[in-house]
Amino acid sequence: MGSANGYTTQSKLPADFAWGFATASYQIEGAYDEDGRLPSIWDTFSKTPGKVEDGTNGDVACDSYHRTHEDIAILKQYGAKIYRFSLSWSRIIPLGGRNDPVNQKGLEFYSKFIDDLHAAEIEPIITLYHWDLPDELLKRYGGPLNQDEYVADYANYARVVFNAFSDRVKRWITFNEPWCSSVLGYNIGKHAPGRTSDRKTNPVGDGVREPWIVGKTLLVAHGTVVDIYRKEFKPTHGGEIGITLNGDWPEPWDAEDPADIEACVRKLEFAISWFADPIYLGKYPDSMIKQLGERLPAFTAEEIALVKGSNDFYGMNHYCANYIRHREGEPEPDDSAGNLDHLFEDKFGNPIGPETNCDWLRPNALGFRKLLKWLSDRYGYPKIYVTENGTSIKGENDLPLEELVNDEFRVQYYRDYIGAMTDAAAVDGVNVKMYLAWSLMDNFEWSEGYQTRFGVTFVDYENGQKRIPKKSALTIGKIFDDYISKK
Ligand code: PNW
Repeated sequence: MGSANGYTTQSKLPADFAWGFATASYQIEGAYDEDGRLPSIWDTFSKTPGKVEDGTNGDVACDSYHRTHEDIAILKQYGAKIYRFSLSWSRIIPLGGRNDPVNQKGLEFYSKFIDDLHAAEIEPIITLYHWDLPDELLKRYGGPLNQDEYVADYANYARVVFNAFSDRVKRWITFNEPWCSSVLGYNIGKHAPGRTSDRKTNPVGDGVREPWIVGKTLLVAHGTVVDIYRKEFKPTHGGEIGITLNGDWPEPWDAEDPADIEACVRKLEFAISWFADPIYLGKYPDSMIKQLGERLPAFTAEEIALVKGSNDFYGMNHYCANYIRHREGEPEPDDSAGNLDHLFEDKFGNPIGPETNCDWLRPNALGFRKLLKWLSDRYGYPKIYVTENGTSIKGENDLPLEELVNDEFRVQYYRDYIGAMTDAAAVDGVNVKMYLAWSLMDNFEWSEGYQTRFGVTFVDYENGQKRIPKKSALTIGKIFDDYISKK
């Protein structure tokens, strides 16, 4: 049977397909100054006036540091097989550096959490870095702007973590969305540390050069840590490691205009292939070399040897689609998108999808299927784990509780997106093996604060961070029950 939303209902996912939910440390943990934790760049950034829309920060967040048992209980209730969470580097090595002390209390917290997840028969998947760099490393040497220092400190941190947990954790993600760290952090300035060439946003930063330096640092750091894992830990413990990249789907603004069609490819290359081409193909995409010239820092032979072939799986974060219109003339010096515009309507005024609470997110499930196929073709049929997918809802935060928990819009989003992914697997032959919904619960949505909610669980920030399941929480398991083949 066909569907207006672009998926058939006959397809099946393989019997070994796994699903669950995802979160990140700074967005949920709170306990910002407990048991030896020191500030990360997100503590500092969120406390800088004007950086977060509702003036909030992650001091308390979902209080997950004190409520791990509640988080495990809802995971269990929803039937999740997997939980992806990230570690706060600032809890484990509070000052961050390779000569700074390791905080045993930080390691103990995560160690117990991992044990408790296993006891509940939920597999932990760990993201080593989800944007919360120890603030001291930014102050000390500029964080990822200093490749040698950053790579050495990140490698040390990763080794401490692997030593502590690789007996019990078998899937690792080195970085969450390096595009966001580079572009939102160093070009647009909307994320920590907020550097940009836009002097209305920040008096410091060079959005023309810095994002490309940061991107390379993160790639080399990823390659270095994968090498450490494969040489020092994988032989004993097995396990897999990869990076998670964000990427949304482009449709041409004018489907008849070859320049818009070309711009769609450029959009994918600037957002995804910047990182994925070096990892799978050993070089940057030509479109980026052409536009950025010597600003795109070259890899040494040694560096590219570390980066190429460094993914055991492709971690895919995906949310939405855009119409893409090419720009005429030379790109702006600080352009980071490939000289094009992101639009929500095509030439004829057709919307790409409905509005949400985020100015960047318009759902379009067929785009998910198309992007899965595009990745599969370009990167030689990699094993893909969808490590985030989800939506906010326009005005959700203003609804009375009984309406808010009846989140039909999100339920439909998951039906459409999981259906589209199932077609990508069953019809298009994409090797997608895992799906994690963003997010297990409402949490600190970065520069949007708490007013934007992505959770399948409502978190009552005014009443002791109580967790209340929304309709979508229990729907996801039912959807997968229908799609996953029985053994
Ligand atoms: C991802 N954008 O971030 C992150 O991995 C999550 O931590 C986050 O909560 C989730 O998506 C929802 O936003 C993004 O502006 C944040 O294009 C912003 C953008 C993209 C991804």
